[in-house]
Amino acid sequence: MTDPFFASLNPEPRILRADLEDTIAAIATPLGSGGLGVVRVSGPGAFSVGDKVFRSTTPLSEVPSHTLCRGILRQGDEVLDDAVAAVFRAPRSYTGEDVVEFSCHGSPLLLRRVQAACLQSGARLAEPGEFTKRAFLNGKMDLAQAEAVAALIACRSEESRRWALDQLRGSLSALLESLRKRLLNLLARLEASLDFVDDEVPDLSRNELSSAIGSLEKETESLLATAPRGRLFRDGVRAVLAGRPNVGKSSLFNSLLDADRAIVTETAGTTRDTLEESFLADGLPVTLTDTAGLREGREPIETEGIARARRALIASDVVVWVMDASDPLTEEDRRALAWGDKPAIIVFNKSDLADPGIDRMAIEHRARQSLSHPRGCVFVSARTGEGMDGLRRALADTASPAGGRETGEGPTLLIERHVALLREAADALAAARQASHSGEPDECVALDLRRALDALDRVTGRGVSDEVLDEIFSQFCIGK
Ligand SMILES: Nc1nc2c(ncn2[C@@H]2O[C@H](COP(=O)(O)OP(=O)(O)OP(=O)(O)O)[C@@H](O)[C@H]2O)c(=O)[nH]1
Ligand SMILES: [Mg+2]
Repeated sequence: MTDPFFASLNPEPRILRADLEDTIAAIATPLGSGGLGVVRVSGPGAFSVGDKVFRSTTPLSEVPSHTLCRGILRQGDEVLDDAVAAVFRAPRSYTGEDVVEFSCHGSPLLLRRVQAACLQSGARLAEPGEFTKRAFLNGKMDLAQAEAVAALIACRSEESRRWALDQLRGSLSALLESLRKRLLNLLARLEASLDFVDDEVPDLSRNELSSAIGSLEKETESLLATAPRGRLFRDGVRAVLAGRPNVGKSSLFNSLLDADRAIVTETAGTTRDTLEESFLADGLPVTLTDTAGLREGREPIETEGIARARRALIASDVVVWVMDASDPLTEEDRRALAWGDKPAIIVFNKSDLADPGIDRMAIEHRARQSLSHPRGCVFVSARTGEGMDGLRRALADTASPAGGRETGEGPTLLIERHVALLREAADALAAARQASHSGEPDECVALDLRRALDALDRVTGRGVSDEVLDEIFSQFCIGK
């Protein structure tokens, strides 16, 4: 293979030596009081820094890898804490370098002192994501796995936790590697037939080529099809409680959050400002907004509250239209329902007050006619809790597309950079398939295949520029 492109297909992992010569330190746990707090040190001087700030029976530089040492953390002559140090020797550590992790009592002030002691002893403060960046640069994980670390830390649902962990453990990387191998194989055979015009190499028939490209394209597209559910369980949805005054929006808000968050009174027009909180509805992260009751505003504060409610409605993904089951479908309800065309659930609250003889089906039917996108209709009582589980389920079902949770086989995309690159790859594969199908020269097909390969490679970090790496890792937290 004479083509310089082929020579660059297996680049050495790019290691920016200058970056890796420093020893870095940072607090790895969130800055609040807790049972434990961790300060992490990584780099060639980790043990020398460690031995300056930590005294135990054996110096850290002399204990074997994966040892826990009990000892005393100190800054100069001052004792800071009784602590435990975990020792990991290169390359058997998270970063691939010598690492010491101090577990101390979880006081923010104490942790800052321990960090300061490490900095005084020769470490420098780690940049955001620098531990994970080093793990990537030292070949402990590829870029897709490194990004999965951030996704795991940020996960808001069971689904996104599981998908991020799978990705961290290499599910996406393995799939991309298999696509890559097959792409390389096709390219190599195309190149070979370019180099050997005679019949030395068995020719790849155009049919064979188009169908091989087609199946790569199909697999890339089915990976891309996981992006919406990845997004849904990563970011969740915005839902708004809306309806005329006094129907029990704030009561439902409190009940769904299981907290006494919003003011509830029997006066119509209690809520003015919008209130926003997050919770899990049947496993789906929901950011829920309570709003002012919709009616003709009676005075400037209420009018402003209603204007805010309307803005919240515009920004929402799902509307929960609340009505009073004991007084259903008044003229005010109908005016409120006529507003907007978002996917919606109709909730008849105060079912405990409703006449047991009411025809729920008829009421539901009439309410549904007023909406363009109703998906569910539930009778609930914020007071007794009746129907609340049904409301949570209806919220999750309305927000997630059919089968949204189905993981099927293989990884789910959770990171927008991967989605964009796989889109590029799928488009390039489609172009290659068309070029092959319409009998264009091998070079043209190869060109599109290379574009696809390049996009796949950038997902796992091959050939990614320093700027892109900096951009990715700067979004991590410090200490990760
Ligand atoms: N019996 C009964 N009363 C309820 C229920 N839900 C709410 N209420 C009562 O209805 C009144 C109004 O409740 P809110 O939650 O403040 O109603 P709202 O829709 O937020 O009202 P505004 O903020 O004024 O628009 C209060 O007295 C609540 O205690 C319910 O399920 N059953
Ligand atoms: Mg209210």
